[in-house]
Amino acid sequence: MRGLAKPSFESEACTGQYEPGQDSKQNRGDGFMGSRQAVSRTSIGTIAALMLLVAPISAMDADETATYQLELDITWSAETNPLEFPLGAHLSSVLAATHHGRYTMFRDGDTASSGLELVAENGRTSIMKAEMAEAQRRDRLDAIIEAGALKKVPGQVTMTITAKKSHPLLSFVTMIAPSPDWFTGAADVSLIQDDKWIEQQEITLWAWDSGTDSGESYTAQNLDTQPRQSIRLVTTPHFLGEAGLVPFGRAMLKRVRE
Ligand SMILES: [Ca+2]
Repeated sequence: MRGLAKPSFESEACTGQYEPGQDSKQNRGDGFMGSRQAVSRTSIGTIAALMLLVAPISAMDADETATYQLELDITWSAETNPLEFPLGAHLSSVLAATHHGRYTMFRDGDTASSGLELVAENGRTSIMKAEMAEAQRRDRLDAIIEAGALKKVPGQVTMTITAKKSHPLLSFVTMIAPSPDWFTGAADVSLIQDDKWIEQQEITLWAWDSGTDSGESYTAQNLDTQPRQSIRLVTTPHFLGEAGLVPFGRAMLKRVRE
């Protein structure tokens, strides 16, 4: 499971492929007129190919889709968060999506979905992926990307994501493990600013409480919260330092051009 997650769609930008052999095959053995036709058809073909190659590159590649490398640099460790730092500290697999404003993975003050509850409590992504597939069916969400778990912290997780202009927001979550219902991630990161794809961005990651379990420490017994409370930052002493909340790490987004 560890390693690069491939975007669920690739090379979607340019589907019209010019095939150089096409014109000569069509005009083979047509005699003199056929050759002239072949020449003019080839010229048209060449012009068409040039138009495909030159004109739409900026319009399609630069505008309709953009590919990003997302690196999560997790700093959470016994050094940064010494209080009761747990044995076997790790992150579950990372679930990411590109979407538009009618899909929300999580939001401060909202109630967690069943999918987010399961990710935050057990690191299991099945229900959240089903929720995402439903959002995909409604065209609210485009790409779903899953990257392997981070088995040891501190450490990095890297994934590659291709976004479409129609779905320019990026969200991702992963379980803080072990924990009652804590997760880290970011939501609604806009990859388009001022009508242009961003080149890079750094996002501070925090520890979030999904409001679905009432445990107050990393290894607390399961204590289901009914009804669910709202999503909020984890403010237990585990994540409080002298300067306030201790960041969990950072996410670095970098646009990739092939
Ligand atoms: Ca629960």
